[in-house]
Amino acid sequence: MSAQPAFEIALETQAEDAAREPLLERLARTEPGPHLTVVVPTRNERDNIIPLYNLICATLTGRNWEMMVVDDDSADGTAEVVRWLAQHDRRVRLLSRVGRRGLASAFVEGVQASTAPYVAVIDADLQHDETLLPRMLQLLEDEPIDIVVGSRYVDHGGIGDWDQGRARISAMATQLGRKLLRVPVNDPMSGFFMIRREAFAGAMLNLSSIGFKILIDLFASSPQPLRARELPFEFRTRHSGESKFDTMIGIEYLMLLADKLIGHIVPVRFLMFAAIGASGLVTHLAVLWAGLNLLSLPFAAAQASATLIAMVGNFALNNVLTYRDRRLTGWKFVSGLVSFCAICGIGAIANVGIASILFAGHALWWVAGLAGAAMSVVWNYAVTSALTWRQKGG
Ligand SMILES: Nc1nc2c(ncn2[C@@H]2O[C@H](COP(=O)(O)OP(=O)(O)OP(=O)(O)O)[C@@H](O)[C@H]2O)c(=O)[nH]1
Ligand SMILES: [Mg+2]
Repeated sequence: MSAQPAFEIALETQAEDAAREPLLERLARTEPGPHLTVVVPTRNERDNIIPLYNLICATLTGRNWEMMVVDDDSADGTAEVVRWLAQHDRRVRLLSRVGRRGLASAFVEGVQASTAPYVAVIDADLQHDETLLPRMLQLLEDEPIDIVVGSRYVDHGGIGDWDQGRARISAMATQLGRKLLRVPVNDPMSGFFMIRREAFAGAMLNLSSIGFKILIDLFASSPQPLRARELPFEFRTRHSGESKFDTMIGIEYLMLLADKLIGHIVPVRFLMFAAIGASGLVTHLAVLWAGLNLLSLPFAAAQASATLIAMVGNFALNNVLTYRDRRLTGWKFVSGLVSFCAICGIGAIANVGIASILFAGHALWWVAGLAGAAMSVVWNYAVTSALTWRQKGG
């Protein structure tokens, strides 16, 4: 996986150019760009930034590094602290994202915004052992490997003070990922690793970038098997701030695995959207039944209530599951709900129209019904994804 270094390519393209000598002279007087970029994804980590910066300075003394904080619109002033620090030390950089979420995509964008030949990712909350960074770099420089993983599941590594429940879930998820995607490391869920840029670039176009787990995504997306090494570390206790770990991360992980297994055939977001649509049908019938039998409502009123409740339920579920990385809150939730209902309303009219035309053309009743439903689910998915959960800046 070796490529010609970028600077040689740049100089070759200048070979016939009279400007080559002045360029070389000028470059000899400038400070070179970083050799290592340490990406730090953050969401509300204000009080961890300076301690992490101090630790990285201490451990990477003598190395040419930069710290790239990728902050997702933290409300606690994380970005201000990073900006302040960056004004004092140009090795600190900030990539400030709005309208996008997710640790995996934060890492990808951090790498894309940097130029160093080696890139690492580390949590902001000091749970990872930053003293491994120099060894990781040395290994990548000296040996024919693509990635060095900080591992909790090898000898001398550990998960620190996690309770039994979290430990068990993590162990299960690790095994599931390793078996399904055949990842050749013991800790494919680790959020602490360093990778060669060419290896990252090779995997990048196939990345799913869903949720929290980028490492397993990289292994499963690389066109050539990544040559990996693991270094043990003991997961520390969070230094300050709150954990973002929750049950949704588990669901996103399953979505990631599904995307890696079948995403090339059908987008996993679409499957999630369709499954939620199907669950909405069950909700609809349950509310209709309750309206008719328990509340003795007239049919039209019961049907209208069922439609409304199923639509709001579907919107809320899609907002937290299918589009968690773009989820709408506050007033945007309300306007998103209105646009979702309007789009699905048009989908329903088109559904009835198509089904009626097919039925009038002597299609079987269930074929006509299914065709109408399939058409509306594709319409609803495509249009709500483009309008209701529009990706900003994407
Ligand atoms: N940019 C960005 N960073 C995130 C996001 N979610 C989490 N992070 C960061 O990713 C790192 C890991 O998140 P944590 O909440 O510490 O997750 P964890 O280490 O699995 O959980 P704890 O052990 O409970 O801390 C931290 O630096 C977070 O600030 C996100 O949506 N966007
Ligand atoms: Mg943490």
